[in-house]
Amino acid sequence: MKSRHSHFLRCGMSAIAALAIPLAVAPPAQAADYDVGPIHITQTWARATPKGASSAAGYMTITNKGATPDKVTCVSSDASAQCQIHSMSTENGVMKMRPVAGLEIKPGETVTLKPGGYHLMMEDLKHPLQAGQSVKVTLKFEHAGTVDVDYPVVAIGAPAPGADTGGNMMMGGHGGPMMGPGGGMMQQNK
Ligand SMILES: [Cu+2]
Repeated sequence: MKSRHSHFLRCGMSAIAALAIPLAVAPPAQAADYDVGPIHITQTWARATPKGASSAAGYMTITNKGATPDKVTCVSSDASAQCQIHSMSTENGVMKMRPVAGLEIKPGETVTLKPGGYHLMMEDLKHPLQAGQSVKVTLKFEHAGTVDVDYPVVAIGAPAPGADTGGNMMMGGHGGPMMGPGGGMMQQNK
């Protein structure tokens, strides 16, 4: 059962131009804002993955406008068998990711999931994430409830939406051991 689609070349703006695949001309999915109870979610995005990658990361900004702390977990994603929230830290020069049982957002606080920090981790991908598409994820807030959120997929070499880093964070969030060697993570769009 081979379900991997090969009609869209990940690395290929030039390939797209050459092949003139109409599908590739579709406008990129737009990020939307989401509200669930006093929780406001904005700047959602995910990074495209190279062929063969087993996991993908999603990012967003969450604000708690309420008066009580809340905790968010990832229930499911339509692109992967599992979804978790991970923290990332550097210990002795080594980047480490750990599952977070529930990411707390205090009253009045804004937490940004971004490369190099907290992120959604979609594991056991069913298919690569392709730029221009989006991933639907169900998030659960302990108090505010459940919300379906779309994460527009951004090309691997593209600047992170809302990032002020000039855009070459690249695989900042995910150069870890999960990706394995030879996964082609360092390829960039030309
Ligand atoms: Cu992770």
